[in-house]
Amino acid sequence: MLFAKGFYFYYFCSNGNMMKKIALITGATSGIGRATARILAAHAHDVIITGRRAALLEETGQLIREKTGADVLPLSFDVRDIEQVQAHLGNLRGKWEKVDVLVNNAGLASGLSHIQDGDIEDWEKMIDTNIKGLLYVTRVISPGMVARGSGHIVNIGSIAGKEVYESGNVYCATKHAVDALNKGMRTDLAEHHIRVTAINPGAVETEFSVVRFHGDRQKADKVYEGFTPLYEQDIAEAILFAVTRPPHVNINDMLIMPTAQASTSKTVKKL
Ligand code: NDP
Ligand code: 8X3
Repeated sequence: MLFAKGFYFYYFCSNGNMMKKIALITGATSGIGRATARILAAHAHDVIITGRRAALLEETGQLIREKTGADVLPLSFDVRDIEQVQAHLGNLRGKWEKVDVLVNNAGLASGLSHIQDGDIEDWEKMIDTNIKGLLYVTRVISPGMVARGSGHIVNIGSIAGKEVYESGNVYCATKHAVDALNKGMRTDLAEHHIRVTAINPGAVETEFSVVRFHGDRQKADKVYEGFTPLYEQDIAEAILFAVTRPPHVNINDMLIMPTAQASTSKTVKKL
């Protein structure tokens, strides 16, 4: 009977148009966020996508519509600015108002240097985006989930939230904060039947390193030289898995590494 119930729910939640959900994915102009928006749109979700690069966001939205037939609402704003977050996400109307799945993905590393040489602007950018931005979006979206007694928040952490590596100091601290917030959110929201999941990737080849090295593509390419990293689709598939479990199942935490990366300090040669 239990199996039958689980199967019934899985079937209706993961298959086709039976129960379309609304997913909000922050940072969907590239990398993990863009792949996640695409895969959720292809699996019974209409999607709200966000990012600062407005033209790229519109283009991404159009592509997702064409490829999946899903409805897409692109909203361009900076997650570091609480007024922009409230203006865009605090005034959702119609079906968009009921966000079922929030993927807190927008984030970045800026710089890589020993603590004594750290650039204050880089530090503020990472803290404001990875911690405060994630909190602002969650603060605006979670009351609706509480009122409805359902919802799923997926926080994109990192191996950098589990380990600390040389020169990664502040980025690692922000992802350790995401790890703590993930647990805190789950604790506070459990009584409202809201699921909270952390997805923690190792090295994924996206725009991440280009951003970390302030646009220096040569330096960025070197990060992925000599081993096979993860690709954005690998993480998107894990997110899809987490959000399509039956409602009595919560994936608390996934740590997903390239096979060639045993830890932040040990990467082996190309498979
Ligand atoms: P990308 O640089 O490819 O994507 C980052 C996304 O975040 C972009 O869409 C960017 O959009 C958005 N973003 C950044 N800052 C802001 C902001 N202030 N306001 C709104 N949107 C913002 O990197 P990834 O896809 O790799 O990164 C996604 C997440 O995954 C991040 O949280 C990152 O820390 C995490 N991660 C990445 C790993 C990797 O190796 N790549 C490994 C582990 C975790 P726009 O520039 O248009 O604003
Ligand atoms: C990104 C992975 O190892 O560069 O979060 O910090 S790492």
